[in-house]
Amino acid sequence: MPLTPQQIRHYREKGYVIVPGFFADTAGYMVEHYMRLRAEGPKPGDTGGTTDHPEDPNHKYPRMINMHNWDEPTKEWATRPELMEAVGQLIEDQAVLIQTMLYFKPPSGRGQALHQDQQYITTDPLIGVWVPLERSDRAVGQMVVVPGSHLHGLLEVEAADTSISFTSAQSLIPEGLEEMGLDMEAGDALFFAGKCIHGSYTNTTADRWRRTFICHYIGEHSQKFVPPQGRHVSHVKAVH
Ligand SMILES: O=C(O)CCC(=O)C(=O)O
Repeated sequence: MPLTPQQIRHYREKGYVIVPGFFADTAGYMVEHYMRLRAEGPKPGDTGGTTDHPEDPNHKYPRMINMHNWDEPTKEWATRPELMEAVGQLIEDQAVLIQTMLYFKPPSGRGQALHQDQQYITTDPLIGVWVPLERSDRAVGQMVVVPGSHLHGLLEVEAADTSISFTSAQSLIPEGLEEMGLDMEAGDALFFAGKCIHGSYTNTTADRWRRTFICHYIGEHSQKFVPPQGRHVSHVKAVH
């Protein structure tokens, strides 16, 4: 089994767990692979985020989505048996891949405002796997989580500051909880629950990228749900 009882306990209590080195063998090659795909030109579903900040380099290197539908290596990486098994351990069900993404985040690229993924993907349970392909620390706009937030249900959303976020909605952080930045190395894997608040800030460096491979999974028995008013991204007035 890829995950230890301690790692599973951490995930249940905090809403996330980091497993070091999960993709250490392929992270370098994945950077080359996705830069090659990006250089080929637009792909279905590309997004550079809200268009009110055209200077954001995320527009030049937009986030790719669902590459597993048209790129065989992505499908293989996202369905590695040990990855599917680890997700299955955490959701106690057979893992089903539903989404892949590649976030390039070049120097000065905006981050993604703190949110719960179930603001977007209304299926429960849901789990995200976030794999930095190079060192991810505060300077490059590392992943930020709010430990314990997954125990507070689906939270209210409000407009985000699009000068630092390429998305326009964010979650209200429950009182008493605090955000925490996660230092991670290339190829580490962060597993996080669909209700764990997370996101990132701007890449403040002039010369470092923060490329990240992101997958989302549900379980074979996961169920669709209807979010209450005020708790879905569409309930916040769109910013263009
Ligand atoms: O990579 C980031 O900065 C945030 C990604 C994220 O929030 C997500 O994949 O849901």
